[in-house]
Amino acid sequence: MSVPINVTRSALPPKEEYFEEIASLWDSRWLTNMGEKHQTLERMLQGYFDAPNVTLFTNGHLALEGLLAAFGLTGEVVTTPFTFASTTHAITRCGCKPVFCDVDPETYTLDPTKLEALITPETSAILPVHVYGTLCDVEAIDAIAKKHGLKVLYDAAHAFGVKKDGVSAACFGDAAMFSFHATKVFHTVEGGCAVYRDPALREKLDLGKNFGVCGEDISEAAPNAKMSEFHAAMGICNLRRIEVYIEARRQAAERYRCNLAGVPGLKLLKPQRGVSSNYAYFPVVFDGAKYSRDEAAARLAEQGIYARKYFYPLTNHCTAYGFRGDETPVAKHVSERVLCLPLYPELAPEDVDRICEIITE
Ligand code: T4K
Repeated sequence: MSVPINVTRSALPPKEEYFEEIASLWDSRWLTNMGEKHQTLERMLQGYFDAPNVTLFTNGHLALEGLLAAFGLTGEVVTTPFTFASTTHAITRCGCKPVFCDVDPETYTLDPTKLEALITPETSAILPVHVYGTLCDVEAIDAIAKKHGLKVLYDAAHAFGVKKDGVSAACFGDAAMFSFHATKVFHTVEGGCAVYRDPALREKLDLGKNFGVCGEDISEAAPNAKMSEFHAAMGICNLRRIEVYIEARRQAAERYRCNLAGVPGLKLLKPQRGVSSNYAYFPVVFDGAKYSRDEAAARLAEQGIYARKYFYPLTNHCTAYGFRGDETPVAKHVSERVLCLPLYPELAPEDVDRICEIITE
């Protein structure tokens, strides 16, 4: 059998470039705790997002927890269950209650038409997810948040490089979190960041990722969530070639789209008007096709192709939180039928064609 094809494959810069980037660490011996590479990457990201307030974290999850804590959120947070467990974990781990809003049947992001009915006097924030890199209806969500005096924190884990009318996904709402995990469009092996409007949050976030160390005092029982110099160096190298990565993803995604468009029973994500995509994922919803999603996944796996059911089960169906949510029927419908096909910069056109042939045969 040929080499397995996984849902993704980490992009890496040339070895020599990374080695050159980290060489100075052998002289400085400054390996972590907000060193030179960390500072450089933060500055590079400020430029990339065109946003002045960026704080790096050891992973996206802790960036999200850091933001919830820095905003001092309490009570209920309205969110989507169609996401990775991290989003819901962050809310519960910060002592808040997730309230699940259903998703839009076309974009799979939080449906703003269902949002207002879920807002109570206990609600402190809205935490939508730009799932697969598809932007939420940011204007509608913003208007509802303003009307009710709520914070909006976006889980933008999938949305690195996405722009709407030239504005980065980092710049919507009060804050956004990005994941720089090895499986993401842009990565630092493990890592993440918080991007936020209010510069006063910087100090809180810096304390929140360094044990709450404040001079000789400890101001809060915060975790260690600092990004190391080796991780930041990987980010510096990857950010230099982000456009190349996204263009290679675009070509693979367009090939999928050409091959699969119009196949009965297969639903593809529609491009969003005014949005430049990062082609992070290629989800296909098997709705009324001859084969179910699970049968298609099994057939692909027989050929060494490992597509993934991102995101099944819904987080409001996970044991961890003790809910048994049937309040989100659209999300349930999509979650039971969606399959993310392999998509990464090095994916060969012949492999895209082979995957599509297996699906359409
Ligand atoms: N919010 C959302 C919406 C998220 O999707 C995530 C993370 C977060 C928050 C939290 O951000 P982080 O704290 O993770 O920064 C993966 C990732 O671990 C996770 O980061 C990601 N979302 C989630 C959607 O996917 P798995 O369990 O599916 O990964 P795994 O190990 O099965 O890898 C998938 C494929 O990727 C492998 O088959 C091969 C490839 N791969 C994997 C690794 C680890 C590589 O090519 N290189 C690698 O190093 O969770």
